[in-house]
Amino acid sequence: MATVRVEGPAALAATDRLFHGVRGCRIEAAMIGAVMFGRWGDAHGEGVVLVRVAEATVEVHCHGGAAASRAIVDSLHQLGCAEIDWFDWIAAQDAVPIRCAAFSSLLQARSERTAEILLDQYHGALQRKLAQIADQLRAGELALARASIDRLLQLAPLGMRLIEPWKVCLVGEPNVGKSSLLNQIVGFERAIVFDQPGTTRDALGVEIALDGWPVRLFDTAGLRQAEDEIEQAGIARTVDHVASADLLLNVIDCSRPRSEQDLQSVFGDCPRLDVANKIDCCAEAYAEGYWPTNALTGEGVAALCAAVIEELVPTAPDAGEALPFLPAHWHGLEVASLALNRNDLAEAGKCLLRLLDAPGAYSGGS
Ligand SMILES: Nc1nc2c(ncn2[C@@H]2O[C@H](COP(=O)(O)OP(=O)(O)OP(=O)(O)O)[C@@H](O)[C@H]2O)c(=O)[nH]1
Ligand SMILES: [Mg+2]
Repeated sequence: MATVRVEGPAALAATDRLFHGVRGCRIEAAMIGAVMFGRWGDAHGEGVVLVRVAEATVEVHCHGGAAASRAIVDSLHQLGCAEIDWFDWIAAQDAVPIRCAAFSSLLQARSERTAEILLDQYHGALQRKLAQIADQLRAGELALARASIDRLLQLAPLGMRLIEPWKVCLVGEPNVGKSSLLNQIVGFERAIVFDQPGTTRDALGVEIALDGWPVRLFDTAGLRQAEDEIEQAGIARTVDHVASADLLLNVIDCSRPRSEQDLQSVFGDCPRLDVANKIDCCAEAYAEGYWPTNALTGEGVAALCAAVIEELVPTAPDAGEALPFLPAHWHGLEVASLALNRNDLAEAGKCLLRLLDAPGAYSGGS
């Protein structure tokens, strides 16, 4: 579904010119709260549901495809309605910049857990914390102010990921069980598993929530010197994905002798967890530091997922705690922290006030 909101003095008249209600009902004659069904444009047009939500406001609910809602907006435009972006609309509803930004981010939250954190910010957690730090600076309570800023900076990396999932890639040599592990983690047969090396060609991404945190998990083509051109192209994609990953799960087959292939140059500096898969075929415990798994039965997979979360989210906020959730917040707090280190209290205070009055620093989206 998509909703087009029409508001302003001419909203009802414009809507009535385009809406063909069943039994000839008209929005201008409708009571507030009335729900009507009809066609848009002409008697054979798009089926829509209209709701008169206020004296001079109508919501037009139509099919969610971009073309359907665009056609409705365009027809209203031709009658003189002006189109405004929903970010601007939100900003016009609320004078508190952090609350507006939290609302916009909330609409883009990827999981319930991240939505809860953003809802706390919408309800004023960050706003109150910044105001409190500014008060502490004014009162000369520098240790308290510093501790609060440090805590916000500690949570900032997490705050940047509330609407953008972390990217985690399963990598390793062919046939070690990467696709099987992806299927175990996501809980269904998403990737093709086969007993021949070189099965996965194109990287395949699945968005999941691990313990409530949004993660985009990628299965990639096994890394080896390949002859086949398609496989080579797949391997080149693996290398690209590795370069933009937040975390690698480097999978080895512990039933095979240790490979001589050096993958370190591919992995670079990307944080990594090493996984020893196929423990069911392995007589002895594999080298220390590897997460042992059996991708056929799922043994060890829960512990591996917990380790992934530990790596991605070393510190989570308490319920209701303040957290910076836009790059502008993070940057402003860093500048404030540097000013505090120089004992420039006036500048630190100004940074915080600037964040409270921040210009429409929204987090994007459409
Ligand atoms: N015994 C055993 N077999 C496994 C395990 N994990 C995967 N396999 C088998 O190993 C073979 C290869 O598994 P895949 O998941 O396709 O391996 P892959 O790493 O994705 O392989 P490529 O896509 O070719 O790189 C399949 O026959 C799987 O059934 C495991 O833990 N134990
Ligand atoms: Mg595979």
